[in-house]
Amino acid sequence: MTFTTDGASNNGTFMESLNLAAIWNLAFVLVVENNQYAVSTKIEESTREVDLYKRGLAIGVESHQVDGNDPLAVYNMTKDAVEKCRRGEGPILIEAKTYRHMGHHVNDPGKYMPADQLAYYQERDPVDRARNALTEMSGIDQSEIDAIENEIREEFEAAVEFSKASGEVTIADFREFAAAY
Ligand SMILES: Cc1ncc(C[n+]2csc(CCOP(=O)(O)OP(=O)(O)O)c2C)c(N)n1
Ligand SMILES: [Mg+2]
Repeated sequence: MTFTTDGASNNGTFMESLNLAAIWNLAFVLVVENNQYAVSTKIEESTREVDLYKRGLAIGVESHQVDGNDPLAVYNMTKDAVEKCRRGEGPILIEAKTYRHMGHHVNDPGKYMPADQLAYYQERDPVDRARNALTEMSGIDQSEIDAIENEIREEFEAAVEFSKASGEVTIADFREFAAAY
């Protein structure tokens, strides 16, 4: 399973690798996180066909579009795709339509994103939707959700600290890594 983006989908390797995966019947799920912007370039300015899953259909690849802000829909679709690929029915392309709630990077204020479009997607925030789905499906309460979120935050912060404490990567480290593969 490989994740790529709307911006990267206009690189030649996108179609080349998907086509190769198709003729070799590879167990390969390609997920395109289409957040509709490549830095400040909106998708309509980089391609006429903004439904990116259709590119797979053109080369005989089973391809789907899913609401990328709906975690359960994404979960179900990717689970089915993985099972199919394991049965030898791959590759499969999944386009997850989503949005960026901020700029491309920390120094990009994202001022080019229309306020109404941003507000539309903020109301459909996938994290909020996951919380609501959890509450509805399993009846867990807010304090349990807070506990899960704190656990994840601590794990994340520990990983950041580990990374900071690990020092700079050297050329010798790269050579050692490459030799191991
Ligand atoms: C091969 C290549 N071409 C161009 C760039 C310059 N570039 C950096 S980010 C970007 C757009 C990325 O868009 P996307 O992957 O959709 O990221 P998002 O803005 O949604 O975070 C481009 C064209 C690059 N990094 N690599
Ligand atoms: Mg993008």
